[in-house]
Amino acid sequence: MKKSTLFVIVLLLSVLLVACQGDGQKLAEELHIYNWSEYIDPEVFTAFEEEYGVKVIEDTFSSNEELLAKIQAGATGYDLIVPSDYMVEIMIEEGLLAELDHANIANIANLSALFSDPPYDPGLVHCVPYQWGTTGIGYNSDEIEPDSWAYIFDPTMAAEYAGQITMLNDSRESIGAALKYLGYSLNTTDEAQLEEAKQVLLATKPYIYSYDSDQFEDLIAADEVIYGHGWSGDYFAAAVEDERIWYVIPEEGGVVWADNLCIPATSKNKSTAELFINFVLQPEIAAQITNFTWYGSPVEAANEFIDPEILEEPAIYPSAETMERLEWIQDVGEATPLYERIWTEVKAAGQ
Ligand code: SPD
Repeated sequence: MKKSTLFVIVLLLSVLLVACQGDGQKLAEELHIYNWSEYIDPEVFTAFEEEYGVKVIEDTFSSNEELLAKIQAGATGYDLIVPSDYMVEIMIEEGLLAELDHANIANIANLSALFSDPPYDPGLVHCVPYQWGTTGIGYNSDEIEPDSWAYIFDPTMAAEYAGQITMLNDSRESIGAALKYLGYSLNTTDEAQLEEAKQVLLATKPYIYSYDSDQFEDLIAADEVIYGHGWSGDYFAAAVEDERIWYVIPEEGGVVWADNLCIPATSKNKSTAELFINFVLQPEIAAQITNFTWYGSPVEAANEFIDPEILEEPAIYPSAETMERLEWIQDVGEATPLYERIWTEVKAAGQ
C-alpha cells in the first residue's frame, strides 16, 4: 500500500474516532441543556465543542418546580437537566429520568465521598452532582449586616427596609426560610406549622420588593434593594464586581443543596449527554465552573485548581459546625400540594 493511501486511511479513522464515543455510538451534533441561569462558564461549552464537535445549546429555568412542570408537560427536546436533590427524587419516582451508563462516565471516580452516594439517588443511578451551595441572606454591607431571618420575617425589622428586600420566587425555599425562622424543620409536613409559616410570609409581603430567583444579586448592585433571600454563589460572584455585596448563613440555619446533571428519559442523545457529564467531571473543568459560579464543586480533585479565595470562604465551604445548622430540602411526598397551595396563596395575596 502506498504511503499516501495509508495516511488517508489513518486520517479517516481518527476523524471517525472523534465523531464516535468509546462504545462506538455516533455523537449527536447538538446537545440541549436546561439549566439554572448563570450556572456554567460559557467557555466550557466552547471547549466541549472544540474537543468533540458537539454544540451545546442552553435554555434556563428559575426553580425546580418550573423544570418539573416543563418536563411533565412533555418537553422532549432536552438531553441534560439540572434538578436539585429533592427534585431528583421526585423525577425518579415519576419515571422522568434515564439511568446512567457509568461505563461512559469514568470520571465519576473524581467525586468526593460526600457526593458519591447521595440519599436522593443512591449509587448515582440517575444523576451526577454538579454544584452545591447554601441559601441565606445576601446584603449591601455598606448599609446593613443581617445575621438572622428576623431581618426578613420580623415585621418591625422588615418595615424599616420596606421595599428594599427580595425573596426567592421558589416555594420550597421561601416557605423553608419562614419555617427556619420559626424554628421548624423545612421539611415539616405538620399542617399547623405550615400555616404559621404562611402567616409569616403574608405578614412580610408588604415589605418585599420582588420575589426573584434570577437577578436578586443584581438588584443589590443596582441599589434597588439592600438585602435579600438567595443562593450563596450568585451573591459571591456579584461581589467580584461590587465589593459591597456579601452573604451570610443566618444564625437559625438555612438550606444546603446540591444540583445534579441528569438525562431526561426522552433524550435521544443519551451517550453524548454522558460524554458531557464525563467532560465536566474532569478536575480542571469542574474547577473552571466553580471559579465562574462561586458554588462548591463535588469533584474533590478540582480543589487544587479552585481559587483559594473560594476554597477558603466558610460560607461557600462551610465548617462542620455550620453544616449542622443547615438542612437539605427533601421530597415531602403527599404534603407537596400543600406547599404549592401556600405559595400560590402568598404570591396572590394583596394583588
Ligand atoms: N445561578 C444558579 C443558581 C442555582 C441554584 N440552585 C439551587 C436550588 C436549591 N434549591
